[in-house]
Amino acid sequence: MLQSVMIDYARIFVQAGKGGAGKVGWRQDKFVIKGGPDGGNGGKGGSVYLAVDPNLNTLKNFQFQKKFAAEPGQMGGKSRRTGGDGADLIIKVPAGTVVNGKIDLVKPGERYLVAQGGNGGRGNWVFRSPTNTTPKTAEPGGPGQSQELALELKLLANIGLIGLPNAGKSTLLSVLTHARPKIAAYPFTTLEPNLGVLSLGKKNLVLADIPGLIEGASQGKGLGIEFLRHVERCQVLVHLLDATSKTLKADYEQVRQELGQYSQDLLKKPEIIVLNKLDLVAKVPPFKPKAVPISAVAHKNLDALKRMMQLVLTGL
Ligand SMILES: Nc1nc2c(ncn2[C@@H]2O[C@H](COP(=O)(O)OP(=O)(O)OP(=O)(O)O)[C@@H](O)[C@H]2O)c(=O)[nH]1
Ligand SMILES: [Mg+2]
Repeated sequence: MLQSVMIDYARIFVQAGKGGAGKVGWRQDKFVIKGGPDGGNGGKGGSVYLAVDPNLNTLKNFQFQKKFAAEPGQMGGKSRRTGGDGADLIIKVPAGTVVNGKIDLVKPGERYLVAQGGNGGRGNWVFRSPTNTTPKTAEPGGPGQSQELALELKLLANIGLIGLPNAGKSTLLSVLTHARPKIAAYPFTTLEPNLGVLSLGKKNLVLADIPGLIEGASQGKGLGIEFLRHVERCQVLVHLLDATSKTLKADYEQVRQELGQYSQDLLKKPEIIVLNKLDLVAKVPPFKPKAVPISAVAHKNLDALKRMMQLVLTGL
């Protein structure tokens, strides 16, 4: 099932493997009582990486495991053999995970080094010299790096549903996808973005139901600007208007204005305007730019909306 709350945080601790120690060893064979130095180098310690797994959509697992350690390198062997390297540890995270507020992991398979394994120590064979043919020294393995990581999952959606509170965004998400967001006849029912997946043709589109935008949102009013950040990450915006409103144009402009005050780039995103609650009006109110009239509750004209979504997305 999809997670409904999509802002997720986790703090984890990652520890790379220590390098293997170099070996102090001596050549031994039938004819030599005590041969020259032949201790090998230690192996490298395993490193820790984060990698995007497209099948994940939450950081929940990190509630149960917070410490991650890669394997240490093995000690150097006899006959100058280098010890085995410690295995790397790859921690899987969902796409859209932001690491320490900076690195944004998006692409599946993308890897990010978070702790470098220690180098192997050199064995005594390396330390032989004309003045010291029997060095009894070898190095210890280098330490593996470690650090604490703040992970934050930010919404990644193809389509963001925006509009004033009560426009029917959560209702539309629930009829287009399997998501079951909270729906109610009062504003600000949705406090955090909900996600749902809509299969269109061969594509799976991720839809985000974004909390209602009100006047002043870009200044932190209502639910503040937190959710405007999520809007930034959507490819296409579906702007829902309540067709029963007597102030359609003003409703529309108000939301656009809030978007623009947060970032002008948001206004450049492709937008599909939707007139919802068609079942409650005798006729479709006129609106420009062109809008798709629907009723989310009565499942009216949803196919036209889906076609429009597909069209806009393929045009990108
Ligand atoms: N008659 C009718 N009612 C609708 C329709 N779509 C939504 N509603 C109702 O409008 C109210 C608000 O719907 P929500 O889906 O919670 O609205 P929202 O835009 O998510 O609201 P916030 O989360 O508060 O921003 C609920 O009572 C819904 O049942 C529709 O097509 N027709
Ligand atoms: Mg809602």
